[in-house]
Amino acid sequence: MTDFKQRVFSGVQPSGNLTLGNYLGAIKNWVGLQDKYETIFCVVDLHAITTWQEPDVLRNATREVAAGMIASGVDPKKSIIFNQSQVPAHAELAWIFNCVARMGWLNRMTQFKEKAGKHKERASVGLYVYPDLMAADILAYLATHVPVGADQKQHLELTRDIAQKFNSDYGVDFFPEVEPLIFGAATRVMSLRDGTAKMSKSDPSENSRINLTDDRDLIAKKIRKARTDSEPLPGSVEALENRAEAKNLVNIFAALSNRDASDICIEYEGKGFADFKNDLADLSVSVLGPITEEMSRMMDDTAYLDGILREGAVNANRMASPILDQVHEIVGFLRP
Ligand code: AQP
Repeated sequence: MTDFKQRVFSGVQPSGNLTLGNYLGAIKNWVGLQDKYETIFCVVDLHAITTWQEPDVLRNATREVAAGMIASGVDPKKSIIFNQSQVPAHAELAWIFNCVARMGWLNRMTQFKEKAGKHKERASVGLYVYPDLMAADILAYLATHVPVGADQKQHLELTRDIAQKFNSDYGVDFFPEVEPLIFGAATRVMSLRDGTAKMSKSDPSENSRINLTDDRDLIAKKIRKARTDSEPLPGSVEALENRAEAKNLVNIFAALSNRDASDICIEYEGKGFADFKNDLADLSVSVLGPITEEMSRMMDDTAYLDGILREGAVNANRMASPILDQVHEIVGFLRP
């Protein structure tokens, strides 16, 4: 296998406003990895079009996701930041992986089932092969570590299966084994309206999520309106097991304050949700406020953002091209 420092790859879709789920489950965790690994962070616009995106909205959301990453502490001097469609290796390797992955593997993907819903015949083919493109995103850089939220675990297992099958079909030891990095107190942030559903950019209910574009007042309002039950807070995490909404808010509190959920339970034991939500609203505003304000400032300077994405793409292309050349050689594509 090619010899290099360990590499991290991760991405976010510009399929709507960044949410607190994207922040706590993924982007926040990326920041600390920048000093330990070679880091590549991507705005995955090819993934976004697996469901319909208005072109102008997509362009704006692509910049906004980049701004969200940078405002959260992803540093363009330490990490490569770019949008996926600028680097052809992703789509090209995804095609090869479409020919490696098996229909049976993709049929098991729960994200496709959730997103396609009852009308899977009407879903795009792109949505079905989304996990093959995700495998290509990672393996086009021979990345070894992928920080994601818990919802992406199954896709990363598929990435490992694809890498193994490619290596075994072609009798090579080329693609590495990919390790998911799922950490932090909120690996699965749930909807503020339904503690059993994931907080998602594409949820039709605005009140289900906190967007990184929400201002301080709106963030506080959404926290105060979040659904809860009528019981007071318990003194232990175990007692939250059948209280999905309460558990979600405690986990959000823990993640935003970099504390353990058990600490939060001890502090708020026996208190009602009104006090807890007030404190959580203040905490959310104090952590997210500076990020949302910095994002908004950056969105006024699109030349700056576009420059970062352009330079990132040059560097990403430089890394992926020789890897794709080796893949062509292994597969037997003739380069006369
Ligand atoms: N609710 C969540 N809790 C924890 N992590 C989450 N992530 C997303 N939602 C949560 C993590 O954010 C990263 C980027 O996700 P994505 O944009 O590529 O796709 P997604 O997981 O499909 O996110 P959304 O917000 O639900 O988008 P839509 O609605 O467009 O499908 C990933 O690491 C993901 O785990």
